[in-house]
Amino acid sequence: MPEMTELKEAILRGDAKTAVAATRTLLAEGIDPVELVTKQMIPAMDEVGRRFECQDYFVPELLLSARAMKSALELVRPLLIERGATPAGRVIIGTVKGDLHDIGKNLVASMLEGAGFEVVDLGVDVTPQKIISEIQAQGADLVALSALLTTTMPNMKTTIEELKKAGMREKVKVIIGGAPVTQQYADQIGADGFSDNANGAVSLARRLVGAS
Ligand code: B12
Repeated sequence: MPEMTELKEAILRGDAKTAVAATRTLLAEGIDPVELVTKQMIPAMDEVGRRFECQDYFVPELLLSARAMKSALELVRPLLIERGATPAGRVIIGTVKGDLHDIGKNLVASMLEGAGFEVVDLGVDVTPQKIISEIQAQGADLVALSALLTTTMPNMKTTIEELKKAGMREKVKVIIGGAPVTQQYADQIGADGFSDNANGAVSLARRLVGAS
C-alpha cells in the first residue's frame, strides 16, 4: 500500500502516473477522500507555490504539478459528489476573466456538488457577461468567483458591478475565494462571503441560500 506521502511527493514531482496510482490504491484502502485532498493534495500545491516563489520551480514545473493534481482529483471528484443529498440550490462558478487557474475552483465546485448543490461550472477566464447570460437563461441562487492572481482580483469587483447594472445583484448571492483573496477584500467589493477553503465555501453557500 502506498504511503499517503507518496501522493504528495508525486504531485510535487509532477508525476501524474504515480499520483493517479497512489490515489487509486489509497481510495481502495478506504482512505477518506476529503482527507486525501486536504492533507496531501492541497499541501503539495502549497509547497509547489512556495518553490515557485523561491525560484526552485518555474512555469513548466507548475504545469506538471498542476496536471498531476488534476489527474488525481479526477478520481476523488465522483466520491465527493456522491455525498450530495437533496438539491440545495443552483450555483454558477467560474474563475474570473484573465485568470486560468482552476484547481481550487474545481475543488470548490466538487465540494458544492457533494453538498447537494446543482453546480454550473463556466470554467476559466469567465467574463461578467457570460455569468449574466447564464443567470438569464437558467437562474441561480449563488455566484462563486475564484481568482488566483492579484491582477485578476479586480475582475471580481467588475463582475459584481456588472450584476448590479443588469439589475441582478439582489437576486443572487456572490461568494469569492482564491489564494490572494481576503475577507477584507470581499467586504470592500460588496461580496456576500469569502472563504479560504472548499469546506468553508460549502458552509458559506449553505448559510447564504438558507440550506443549512
Ligand atoms: C498551479 C499554479 C499555476 C498553474 C495553474 C494550472 C491550473 N489548471 O489551475 C499554471 C502553470 C497554469 C499557472 C500559471 C500562472 N501562474 Co500560477 N500558480 C499555481 C500555484 C502553484 C498553485 C495554485 C493552486 O492550484 N493551488 C491549490 C488550490 C487547491 O488552492 P487555491 O486555488 O488557492 O484554492 C483554494 C482556496 O483558495 C479556495 N478557493 C479557491 N477558489 C475559490 C472560490 C470561492 C468562491 C471560494 C469561497 C473559495 C475558493 O478553496 C480552494 C480549496 O481549498 C500558485 C501558488 C499558490 N500557492 O497559490 C501559483 C500562483 C497563483 N501563480 C502565479 C503566477 C504569477 C502565474 C503566472 C502569471 C505565471 C507566468 N509567469 O506565466 C501564470 C498566469 C496564468 C493565468 N493567466 O492565469 C502567482 C500569482 C502571484 C500574484 N501575486 O498574483 C502564484 C501565487 C505563484 C507565486 N507564488 O508567485 N499557475
